[in-house]
Amino acid sequence: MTDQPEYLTPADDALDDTPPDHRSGFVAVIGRPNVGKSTLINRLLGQKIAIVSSRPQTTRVRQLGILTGDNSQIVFVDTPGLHKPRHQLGEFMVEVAQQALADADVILFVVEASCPPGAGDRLIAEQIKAAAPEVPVLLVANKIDITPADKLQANIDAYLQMVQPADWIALSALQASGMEDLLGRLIARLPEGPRYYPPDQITETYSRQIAAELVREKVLNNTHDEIPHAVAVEITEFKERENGVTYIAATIYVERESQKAIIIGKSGQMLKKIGAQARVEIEQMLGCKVYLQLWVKELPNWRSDEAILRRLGYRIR
Ligand SMILES: Nc1nc2c(ncn2[C@@H]2O[C@H](COP(=O)(O)OP(=O)(O)OP(=O)(O)O)[C@@H](O)[C@H]2O)c(=O)[nH]1
Ligand SMILES: [Mg+2]
Repeated sequence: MTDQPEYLTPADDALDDTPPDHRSGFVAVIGRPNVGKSTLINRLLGQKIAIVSSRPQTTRVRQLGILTGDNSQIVFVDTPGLHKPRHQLGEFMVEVAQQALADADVILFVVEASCPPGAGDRLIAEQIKAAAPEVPVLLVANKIDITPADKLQANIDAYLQMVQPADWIALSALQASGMEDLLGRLIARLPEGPRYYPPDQITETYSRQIAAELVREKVLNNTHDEIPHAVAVEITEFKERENGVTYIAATIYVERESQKAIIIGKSGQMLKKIGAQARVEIEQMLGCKVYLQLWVKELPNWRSDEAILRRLGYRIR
């Protein structure tokens, strides 16, 4: 996590000291919403770079997770779950995932081992075949911790038949099982190539943006029904003060007055809770004390307003 713009491009010195048989590449992490893509990337990195929730369509923008080993650099590309879009935000999200497919050296197709393939999985399998027919696919059957033992093999067989991947693995991202095995299989499929990023860099997302995402995660975790999808968060101030405290002001946008009331809660209790939970994680990320001030504003129909989407960072090309 960094605020150094020069990190956005491969560093020349990082390219120089890589051994000749070094492997590297971009790994698109693709799958239906809620299958555990972001959880998997956080576990592989051993650090939280992507927010996670039990609601589908949590991830909205492309996010890199960079894992540098002695002889390899894997650039994981977390993507929004592929789904049928119902507004411009959804269209943007699907476009992000499709672009990642097109740019991938390896595709990690994440599915839920606990259920057999559904229409959504089939659609993704077809999209992969159409968009990236030459790219090796590694099937990840996730959530084996909640898969009944007598269903596991049959479900995996059905996925294998549907995807016909180059390789596959069953694991639990939540319990961090199978991580070493997965990394070994992935590295074996990566092409030889240099480091794209300095070895100590783990993402290219600015701390400011991750702070906004952490606020959004706490809103998702504390609310129900339509609210999670109707929420966007914008950081309006992010300043380090002389006393070592970082001052952050964020606005939580919702689409309706009634949603605003829910997020603020009785006597402001809900907003307080969201703020307290987000602050703890932002402090962990930044390694300093944070003063977090939250505002809630109504922004009707923002998910279908191109100008607002752009302002919030959901940039449609
Ligand atoms: N039981 C179990 N739950 C998991 C596992 N991996 C992820 N989850 C849960 O599944 C839910 C969705 O996880 P995410 O990582 O947000 O899923 P995602 O695929 O990134 O979802 P989108 O961003 O919406 O596409 C969360 O509640 C996770 O805790 C797993 O291995 N086992
Ligand atoms: Mg996600």
